[in-house]
Amino acid sequence: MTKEMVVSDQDILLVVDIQNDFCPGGALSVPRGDEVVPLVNRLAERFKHVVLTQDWHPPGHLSFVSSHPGKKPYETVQVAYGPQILWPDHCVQGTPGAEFQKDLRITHAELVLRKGYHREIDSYSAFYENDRKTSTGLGGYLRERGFKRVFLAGLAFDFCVRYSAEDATREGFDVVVVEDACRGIDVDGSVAETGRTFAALGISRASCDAVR
Ligand code: VGL
Ligand code: ZN
Repeated sequence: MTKEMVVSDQDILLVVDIQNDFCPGGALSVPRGDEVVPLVNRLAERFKHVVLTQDWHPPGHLSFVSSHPGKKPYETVQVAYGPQILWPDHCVQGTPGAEFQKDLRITHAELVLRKGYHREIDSYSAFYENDRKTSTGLGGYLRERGFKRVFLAGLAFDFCVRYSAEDATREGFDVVVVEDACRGIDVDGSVAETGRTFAALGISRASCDAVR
């Protein structure tokens, strides 16, 4: 059992990419991804401040397998900024797959942060794109508003949740990942690697029940 974490006004809940394409039946479905929806809805009620992220790619995005003829989904290729996993085409701007899962209900969310809109750069993290240089502005936004601690939940545990949590730590926030409100994809051991990185960076892990 993790110890209880009492939510304050200086805490923000970052709800990552709970979109149709990451749920069963979607283009890049995360196994049992839809199961997090009721948990995240309940979790969000305990936070005064919530930010949602939305993966939001233009057609022909560099991370799409369709942009790399002859390659297969989940293969890694070298791009200008280093290795990039090729994903089934997903979360295309304005398509049903990019919409939030229909049962997600967090009406008091204060910001919807879209990411991955540069055709030539993928963005797992809500803070920095995959070139690790291009900022989304989220760090500045959260600092300017006086937040000290970032809680994370959503999809996928081992990609967008992971990289957002790591960057939040580097940006100076205390970070808590609400693990039972996440689901992972697991490409080549990425879930285990995520656990190791969280431990190394001092990222806390909690269950929904422990957050009050
Ligand atoms: C994600 C792969 C590609 C995620 C987004 O939300 O974890 N993963 N785009
Ligand atoms: Zn994506």
